[in-house]
Amino acid sequence: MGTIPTFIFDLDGVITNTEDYHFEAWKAICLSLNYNLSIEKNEELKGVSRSECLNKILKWANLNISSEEFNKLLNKKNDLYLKKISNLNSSNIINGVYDFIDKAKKQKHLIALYSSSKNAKFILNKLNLHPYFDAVVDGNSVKASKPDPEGFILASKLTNSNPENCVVFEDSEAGILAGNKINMTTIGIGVSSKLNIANKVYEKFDEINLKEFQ
Ligand code: B16
Ligand code: MG
Repeated sequence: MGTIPTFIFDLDGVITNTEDYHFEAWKAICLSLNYNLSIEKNEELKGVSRSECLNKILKWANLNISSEEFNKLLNKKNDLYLKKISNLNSSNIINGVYDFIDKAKKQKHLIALYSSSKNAKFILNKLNLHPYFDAVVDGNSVKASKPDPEGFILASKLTNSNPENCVVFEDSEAGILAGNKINMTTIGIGVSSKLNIANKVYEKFDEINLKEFQ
């Protein structure tokens, strides 16, 4: 491959299982709106910013609300979510992820994060992973969230990497679409059929051999 590729990790659903907590929090909000959020529909919320998630939900539920109510619901969702992740610690890193990042670092890969979450830095610190990252891009750093590639472009700039020399690890369709748009190598992590648009899909990091990227 020539130059050692830069690895750009997603956070929720790739490094830690916080995606389940996003789902539970949105489900509670949806219940208050008399809308039942299904697991299938939740797939479409993965990787998408908080406000874009609520826009999608309101569309599915056929609802119009004032901007005041909209902001109230966003805050309520985040409060519910923050309560659920209050005890998060390094034991919540998904199996295989720590070893993969540690080995990759030793083999001189640059490591970046691009998460749509505005809570990403807080979570990285709780997991004790922040020092491993050469660049961190989160929901506060971008105007447009996934599937727009803005955050991936920023991560490549911050690590002085060409997009073509970056490998994206993502659990969401929105994230894979974003990486594909700028010719990054995309690796889907998980079992969702929505990930089939990635260059490759693995169920978990234990299955990935770093030699593939050398
Ligand atoms: P927050 P990722 C995304 O994180 C989640 O997949 C998505 O479910 C969530 O709505 C989004 O972050 C915003 O999160 O409400 O914490 O700002 O997968 O891009 O790491
Ligand atoms: Mg994710």
